[in-house]
Amino acid sequence: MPFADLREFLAFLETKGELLRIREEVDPMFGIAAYIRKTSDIQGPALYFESVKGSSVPVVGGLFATTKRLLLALGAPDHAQAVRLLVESMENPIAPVLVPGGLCKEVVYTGDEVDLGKLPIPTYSSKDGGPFITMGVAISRDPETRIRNVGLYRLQVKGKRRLGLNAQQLSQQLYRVEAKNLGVPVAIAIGTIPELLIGSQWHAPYGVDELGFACAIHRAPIELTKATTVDLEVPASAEIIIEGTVLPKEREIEGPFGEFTGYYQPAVPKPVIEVTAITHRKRPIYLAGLTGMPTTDNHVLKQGSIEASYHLALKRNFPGVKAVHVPNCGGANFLLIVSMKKSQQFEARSLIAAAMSLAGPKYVIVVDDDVDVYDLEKVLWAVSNRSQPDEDVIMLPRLLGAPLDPSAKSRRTMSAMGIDATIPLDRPFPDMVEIPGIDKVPDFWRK
Ligand SMILES: Cc1cc2nc3c(=O)[nH]c(=O)nc-3n(C[C@H](O)[C@H](O)[C@H](O)COP(=O)(O)O)c2cc1C
Ligand SMILES: [Mn+2]
Repeated sequence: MPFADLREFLAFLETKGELLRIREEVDPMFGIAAYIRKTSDIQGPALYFESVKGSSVPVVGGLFATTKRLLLALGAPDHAQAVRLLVESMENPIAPVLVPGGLCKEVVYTGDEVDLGKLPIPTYSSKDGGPFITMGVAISRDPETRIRNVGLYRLQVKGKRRLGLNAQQLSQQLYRVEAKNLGVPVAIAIGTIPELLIGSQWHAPYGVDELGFACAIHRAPIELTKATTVDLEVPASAEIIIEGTVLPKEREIEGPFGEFTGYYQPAVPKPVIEVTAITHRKRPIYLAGLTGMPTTDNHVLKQGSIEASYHLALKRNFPGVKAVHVPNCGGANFLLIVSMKKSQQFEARSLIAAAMSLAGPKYVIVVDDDVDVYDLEKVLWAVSNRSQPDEDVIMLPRLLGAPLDPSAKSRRTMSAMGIDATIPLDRPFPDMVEIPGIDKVPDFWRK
């Protein structure tokens, strides 16, 4: 649903009972994380921390701790329609619009005035290497093609003006130019409209500007304004903007960090950002987000975009694909469930082979289109009743795997297993039980 800024989304959530104010002082060192962990585990409300130890800036967290709030952000009545909206948005991008000025520049700090320590940046898990910015949308350009990239990457606070960077395509931009001693200017937007956060989660091919996707989710151009110290445009209504440059040929130890798998990612050398400006709205709000054992902000926020991109990739060759689910328990990554209307014997098996090549799904389950992929009990019912392990399980060793799999024998390797839980077409299958008149029962449980 189009929101003008984060504050509008928060006000909307408050009217739905989906945002709770915490008035007692909370410590950014583990305290905020503990609260978000708790609300995530009980599928509770997002939290507005009014009083944060050591900072005058309030913090919002757990915004995407539940799928319900992701659907509220998208204005989608259910999970399937949310994915449909995201698929349509990937196929029909909208360009952003440049506006003069912008609330995000109401207060400006540059050069020596910059101090990341003034922001209430939380430390999340006990062995984390320090405080991490986890919900900052990084905007940058390929220095040669000037094509924009938008991604959300954790940033470790390393000093008043220094951040550690653990990035995918932003790092690729750096690798392309650093031999010429060039850095990559970057702007990090914290506290944006939810559509931009969701849009940042499309792992699009290098050279695709994810802002087009974000604007399509927003159903209108997102307003951008010129950044202050870098040649980039930033979301005008963001709460906080951090500007800087990813430095060429510099690496520093980054991490450890408690990751979405529920395990730590160890500390290794990573690129570094030198911060040149912090700008913010008057009385800014800092947006925190938890990563850790499912389910957290990390899983819910990326889930829809991953499902939409898998849906597009698989549908191209398998037109019978109906729905795609990457459950949070699989890190919204390692486990993929697809429903399809099968028209050929073995079609589901071929789909499994295709899905295994997406370098993420380690387990792939395919069900018929009468099974709701978002209902894990029904999915496991189909596995239990419609498949035989000797015929319907496919195992492939030695494949390219997703990063961070704690069980991988070496980096980015995996084996994969598929279960074809669709009804075989080459032999009779029993009739499913049904009860006539179920559609005529009134909603007697509704008050
Ligand atoms: C809360 C959260 C934290 C994330 N942290 C990282 C990170 O530190 N590094 C990373 O590469 N991806 C991270 N991701 C996933 C990326 O944002 C996502 O894959 C995105 O599509 C990457 O954009 P890119 O393909 O343009 O690099 C995170 C996602 C979420 C929701
Ligand atoms: Mn990208």
